[in-house]
Amino acid sequence: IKNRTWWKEAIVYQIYPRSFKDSNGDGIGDLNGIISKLDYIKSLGIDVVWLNPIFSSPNDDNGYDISDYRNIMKEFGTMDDFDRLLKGLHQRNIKLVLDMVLNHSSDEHDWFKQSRSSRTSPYRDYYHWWTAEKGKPTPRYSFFDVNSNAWKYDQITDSYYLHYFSEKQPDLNWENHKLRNEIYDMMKFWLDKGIDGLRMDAFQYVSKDTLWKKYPDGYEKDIIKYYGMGPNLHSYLREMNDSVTGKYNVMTVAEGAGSTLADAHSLVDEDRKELNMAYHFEVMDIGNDPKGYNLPDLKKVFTKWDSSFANKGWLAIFLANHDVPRMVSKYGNDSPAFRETSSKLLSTLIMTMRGTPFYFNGDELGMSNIRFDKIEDFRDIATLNAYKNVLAKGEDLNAFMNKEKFISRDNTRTPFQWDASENAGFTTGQPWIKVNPNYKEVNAQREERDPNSVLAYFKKVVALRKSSPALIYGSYKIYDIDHPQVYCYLRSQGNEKILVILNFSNHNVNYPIDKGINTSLSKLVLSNYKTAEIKDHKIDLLPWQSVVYKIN
Ligand code: TEU
Ligand code: CA
Repeated sequence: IKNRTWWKEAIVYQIYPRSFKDSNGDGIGDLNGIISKLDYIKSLGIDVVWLNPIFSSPNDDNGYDISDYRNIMKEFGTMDDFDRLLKGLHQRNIKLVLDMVLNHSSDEHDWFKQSRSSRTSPYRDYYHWWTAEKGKPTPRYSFFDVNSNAWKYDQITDSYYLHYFSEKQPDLNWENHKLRNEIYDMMKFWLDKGIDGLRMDAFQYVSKDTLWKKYPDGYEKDIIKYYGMGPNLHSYLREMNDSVTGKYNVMTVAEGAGSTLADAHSLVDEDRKELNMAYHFEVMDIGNDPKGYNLPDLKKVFTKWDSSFANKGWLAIFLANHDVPRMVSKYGNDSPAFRETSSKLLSTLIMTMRGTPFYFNGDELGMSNIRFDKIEDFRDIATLNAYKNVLAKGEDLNAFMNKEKFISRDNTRTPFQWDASENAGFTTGQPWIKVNPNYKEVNAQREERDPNSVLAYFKKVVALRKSSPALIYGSYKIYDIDHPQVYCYLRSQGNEKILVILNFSNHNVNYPIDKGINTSLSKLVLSNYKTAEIKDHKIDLLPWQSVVYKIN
């Protein structure tokens, strides 16, 4: 096995701190809450915890708007709490990855307060400004702005500033080397505390086309092509590697990896000395329609990326995070009959692919979409601003609400379900966002006692991956890529061969497994049902059945 490294062998568990565990009854998850659950986290068998941003923030976008990069958000606790959390993780042999939000800061960051105060402020060039004398700025689309306008007029200096996300998230100007050096110093501050990795949030957008060319109509439908991979991106990354990350044994993740395979390679190939692994969005873009998706499309995306990265570079593998619906609601079937089985199947997929698994908290319990239907229940700035936009433009409100019900980011942000007590044991107070009413059945305490639970299965499939070089490093060969219900592939490394068969449907499927592999020698190592019938080189797959065979 060439190029072995710890972060290729690791399983990453993503914790959304605001919703994980509240320790003081204010309804908001916090660091002490996470500390109180360290033994649970350890029991999962994972190796790395990635925390969504925990830095000081007015929380316009739940911590993705940072007002002080060197302090802890007051709702989450103190620096002492952070130090204890890091120590508690390390004592349990678990590493910690922090979220670096460096495309933008909060408008409440000191840099921005100074920058907006006068045109001659030494911080002026920390952000992108357009003076009003020049007329209206070249249009730029904003992901979260009510009017989709990324330029916000600021009266104090009669100028516009740029914000790709909300107006409380002004974009930092990376062309300014003083700003870059301040950022590198800040990164060293955290790395010297002993953290083990960095997720580079929206980093593909940091380098802007500062000639502000006009883009063709409809460009926003292909936004990564226009906003991603700007002219100086690679030079910033190399500089960052030389002055900071290259000096530590840490993992670095490119969140968003451009729009092509070549873009992703240019960010993470070993010889580039930029970042370690590509977290691309192509899988995420499938399944956004509540009516469902075509399994072959999903297989083709996974397969295309795997073959491109077979010899060079490295990928992150995931089906969910805090920006998308729950994995079981999107790719599985969250109705009572299939929620558990299909959750297990999806965990099997994540844990048997090549690439580092990024697993979202709560999915190990089979947590599902909450499906809010009242705007008052939503908390996400993306949904709330889009709603105002729909109202203002007089667009179809019903259609919008139906879509949000399914795709809203709030679906993955509801409180973690610990037990059957009030508020699922998340808080003794009023939770900041509603708890999914299914918590009496779907919760960690009940599932810990049930050997057939989604949680129990998750631990098994994690242990299987950890014990298998083939599942981590092995080649990947897909069979029957156009089969509409079954996803079947072989992972092999040396003499170890593992065949994975996943039935992505609500029906029984009789599937031929005579693939030039001597299946009579196969040993069933894992399934989400008790049995798997093989007869005449065919397997009788039950609805959402997953089977993993070792082939000798
Ligand atoms: O998401 C950024 C991001 O890459 C997406 O907004 C993406 O560009 C867009 O959906 C294109 O389809 C990260 C965080 O994960 C998210 O929670 C934050 O809101 C966002 O950055 C801003 O910091
Ligand atoms: Ca709290």
